Amino acid sequence: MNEVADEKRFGKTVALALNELRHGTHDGLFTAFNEEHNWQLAHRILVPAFGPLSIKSMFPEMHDIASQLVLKWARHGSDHIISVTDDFTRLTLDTLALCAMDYRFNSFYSEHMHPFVDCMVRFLVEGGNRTRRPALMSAFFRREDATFFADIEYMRKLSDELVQNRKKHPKDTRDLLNAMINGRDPKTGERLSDASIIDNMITFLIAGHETTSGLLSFAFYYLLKSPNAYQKAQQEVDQVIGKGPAKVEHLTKLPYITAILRETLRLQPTAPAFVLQCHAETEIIGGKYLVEKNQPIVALLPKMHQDPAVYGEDAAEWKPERMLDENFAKIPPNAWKPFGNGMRGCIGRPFAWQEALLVTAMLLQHFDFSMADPTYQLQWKQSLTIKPKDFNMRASLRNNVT
Ligand code: MNH
Repeated sequence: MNEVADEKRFGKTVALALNELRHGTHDGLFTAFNEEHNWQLAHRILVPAFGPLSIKSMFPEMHDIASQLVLKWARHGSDHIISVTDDFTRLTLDTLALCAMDYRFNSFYSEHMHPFVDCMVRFLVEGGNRTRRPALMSAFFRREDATFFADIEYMRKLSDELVQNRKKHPKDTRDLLNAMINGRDPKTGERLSDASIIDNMITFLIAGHETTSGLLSFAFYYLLKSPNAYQKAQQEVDQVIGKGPAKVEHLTKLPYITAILRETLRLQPTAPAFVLQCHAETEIIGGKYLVEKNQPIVALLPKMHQDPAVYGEDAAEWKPERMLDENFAKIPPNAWKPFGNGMRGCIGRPFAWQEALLVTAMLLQHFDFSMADPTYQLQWKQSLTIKPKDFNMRASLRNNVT
């Protein structure tokens, strides 16, 4: 990883499922090839919109959706079995849509997910399936094909309506949609085309919700498996936030919860792989392997994140202490890569981090949690990302909040 992270020799490539998703998101940020002009353009326009100031300004919207989750679990009471990943997916999707484009999916107010979500999930799953289907077989998959392209059309149509609506009724907010509509490339003065705005809007909805939902789900799984860590985390929240509402200033004062999230992404990197290729034929690992030009190399994070040479003999164990700032700083470069690499690394990292910290803290502040099935053993479900399968818990209100 240390060698292939060198951007002078290697760079991201778009292969496998990501390449299939290009049917829907084209040269949007996530699915663009490095050399595509629209990547450079969107990247330069959007970097400030994902900067610390912008993300801080989204705090009230993030708090709004997190409060909806707290209310839902409070009203259901401790007899209710929470399907953890489903509710975290409602949360992250609604947060993304509200912060990015001032749109409310209102997922907590309906049993069924918004039709956009069904389309998006089918699109992601089918994107993966298409890579496992030999080209010769595609004639037998006409129906899958038709659904795939109908789903893309639905997502693009809804996104287009949001763009046109904003253009007709401009709004004075700092959301990503405004950044895309009004932003100009600092280098060339160019603007994004409508098609490119739609590509990126769908990209944010996809890239911005599954990964964070999986992170929160795995974090609560580990917390419930580790009573000692759970207690420390709850104490931290009680000391820092206390009984009042969580504020944006609190989030930089939660070192233990920060370590919990880092350690969770080490063992369960929710975007578990990315693909690189070399710019020219080269040797790696001191001449052990010859790599041809453009040969794809898959960075497989779950394996790499458990290297005993970096993390020691207990590398497979979840221990947040190893990710406290003073230890985190000592991890060798490129040994912890859950957000990808270099210029193609995750643009949404500060967004995800603020949301995950806030939600973890608010939930620990308001509830005591327990496993619905104390014998539960971790299983995975995978689409583009990984999540725990069939993980359920219960929540009882702590009644310590004013
Ligand atoms: Mn995100 C790229 C992981 C949250 C938007 N993200 C990446 C990559 C990884 C990744 C890994 C690199 C993929 C590759 O090299 O092919 N992302 C995460 C994780 C979380 C996450 C683990 C949460 C936890 N990502 C988010 C959020 C958003 C987002 C939230 C949007 C609001 N991510 C992106 C975009 C890219 C990306 C956009 C592509 C960036 C680029 O190539 O320019």
